[in-house]
Amino acid sequence: MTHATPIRRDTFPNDFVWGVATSAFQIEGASEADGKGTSIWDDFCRLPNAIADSSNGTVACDHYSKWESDLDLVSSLGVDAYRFSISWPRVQPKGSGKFNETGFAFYDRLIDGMLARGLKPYCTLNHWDLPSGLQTSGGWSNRDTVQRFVDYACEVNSRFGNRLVSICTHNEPWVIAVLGHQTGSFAPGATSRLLAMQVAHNLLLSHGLTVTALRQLGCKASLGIVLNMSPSEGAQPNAADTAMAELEFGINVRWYLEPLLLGNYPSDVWKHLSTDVPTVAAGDMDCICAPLDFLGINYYMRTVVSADPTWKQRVPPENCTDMGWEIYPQGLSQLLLRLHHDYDLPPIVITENGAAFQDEVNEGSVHDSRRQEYLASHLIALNNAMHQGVRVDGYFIWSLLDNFEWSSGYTKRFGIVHVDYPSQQRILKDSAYWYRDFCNKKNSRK
Ligand code: GCO
Repeated sequence: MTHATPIRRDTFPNDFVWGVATSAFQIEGASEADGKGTSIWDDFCRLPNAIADSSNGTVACDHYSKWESDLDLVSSLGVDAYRFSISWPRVQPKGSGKFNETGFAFYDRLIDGMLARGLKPYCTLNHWDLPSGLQTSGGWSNRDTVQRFVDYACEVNSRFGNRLVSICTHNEPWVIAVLGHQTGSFAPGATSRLLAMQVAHNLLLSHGLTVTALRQLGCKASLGIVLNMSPSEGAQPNAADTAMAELEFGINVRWYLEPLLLGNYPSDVWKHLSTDVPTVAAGDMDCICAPLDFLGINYYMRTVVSADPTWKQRVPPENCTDMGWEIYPQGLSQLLLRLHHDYDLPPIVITENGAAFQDEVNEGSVHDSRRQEYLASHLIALNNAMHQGVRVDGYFIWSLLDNFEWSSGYTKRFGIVHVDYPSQQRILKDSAYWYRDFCNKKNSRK
């Protein structure tokens, strides 16, 4: 086994929050249990060729029944916090109207279970599983969905607000907008850039309205949103590639970040989108830029682009994860330093970072040294950025468990805990033991 680069917990601030993350659709299963409504991901999984292994979320990790032992697992790692999401259709089957008490009871037990174990609950309201009932009338492209989301968020707040440490409105609006509505590779599978941009706008608007509404209701949880971010680089250090990289960063990152922080869309991207720009009503932008208590960032890789359409990025396989994503830890420092330089940032939380690899179980062990190395090298990069002045308050590994990796089905394993799907047995991988040892060396300066 290779030795992971050493990084110590005591090089981070004392009150830095260490955690692991999951999302409802990817782990819960029980997709029709106890009055749960269907979500657009349940529907999408039924489409031919939508999911690599033709699988779905019907059982997933059966977390809906195994939640107690799963929380014991989280607790055994010695982390401070657990990031999970609420399945909207489980608590409000149609996305409007009647709430489902049995669904709420599940999250009630889950949150109390976290508190009983000393884990801070970090809750995401929308990790992509929109109730199908809302999709029938256009889903996120319909401005009515914005108000439905605010209603759902207020209901969650009235039940759990005083027990949650953190509430994230949306996970990765770029993914919902672009993969869900432009490329069609994710639910609901639409293929229009104009639609995608309207979806992005409606997501941002619903975020702003929710933050404002929850604050008015006296919610004490820290309120924010999670964006996926990659720094973009030109393939060659020439003007054309550099301009291309900046536009790429604009389309994927600044388009979401600048409305949130500055209250307007970046003009270069607006121009680039030409007629595919969203309809923006008076007052929307002021609403979107409601102050954030935190900004969540999911970091996995960098993107490299070229103005030459025949150019293809070639990354040697040893530098790639099983997703084909380049392993590039220094991109995390570069990204954070750029954001710190360009904007007046709220406190940042790294809400996801992790890697899929083809793990093997050997006599009850999983020697995932590459994942361990991936995580350690990213913590070093994070630490570097923090020592250069970027305020980061927490870090969450994606993911606690191997789980349903969207259009890749169960073919990609991101967990630090292995899941044997037929038996639903959990096996801690070496990376889990490594993270446990890392977390448990709490500021033990020798
Ligand atoms: C994401 C999602 C996760 C994915 C992970 C790996 O934020 O993209 O939160 O659900 O599983 O990113 O692709």
